[in-house]
Amino acid sequence: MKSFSIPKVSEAKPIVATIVCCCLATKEPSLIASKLKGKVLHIPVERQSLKMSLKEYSRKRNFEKTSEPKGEIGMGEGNIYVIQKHSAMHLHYDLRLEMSGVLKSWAIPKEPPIAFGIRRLAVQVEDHPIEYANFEGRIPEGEYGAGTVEIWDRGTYRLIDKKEDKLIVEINGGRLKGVYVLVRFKDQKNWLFFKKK
Ligand SMILES: [Mn+2]
Repeated sequence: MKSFSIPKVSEAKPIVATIVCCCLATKEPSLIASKLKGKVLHIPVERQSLKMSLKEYSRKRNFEKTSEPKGEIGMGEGNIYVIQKHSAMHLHYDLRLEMSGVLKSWAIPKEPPIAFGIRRLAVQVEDHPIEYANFEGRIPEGEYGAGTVEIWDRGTYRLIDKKEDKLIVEINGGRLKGVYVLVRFKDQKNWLFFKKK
């Protein structure tokens, strides 16, 4: 008959670390928190997840040269809505919605849909830090997104429905007001953005 040996504390440690790593890969802080039930673990795991989300944002930028925010604040359950007019090589509008401590972002190649009946392509780009909502200025030549950024519209939004491939939000901005839909094309970064009747 086989007997089981209870691991010593020193042997048990790597097992705990493995569980945490697996949870980090899910990028779902609330899920981790509910699974592990430990409030001690909750905060660091959530911060880690936030950093992973902004990794692409940081990788693309040289903060010695651009005045764009580094993304040191984060967190909070706000409901920021902002659209920045970005006069880069190709003029576009960056739609940003605060979700899970970052700004979910989409680049819209044409003027955003103010009225019902206009459909716009919205290409999802890397998450941006919360502070980016206030950013206006000039990104120097040779840097990522070189050109000028100005706030085109801002306000708040209310989440009505959120699915993997569809977002319904009520936008309360200066130019955009009402219920808006973002529908994702299958397996792509491309979404369709329009105002609901
Ligand atoms: Mn942009």
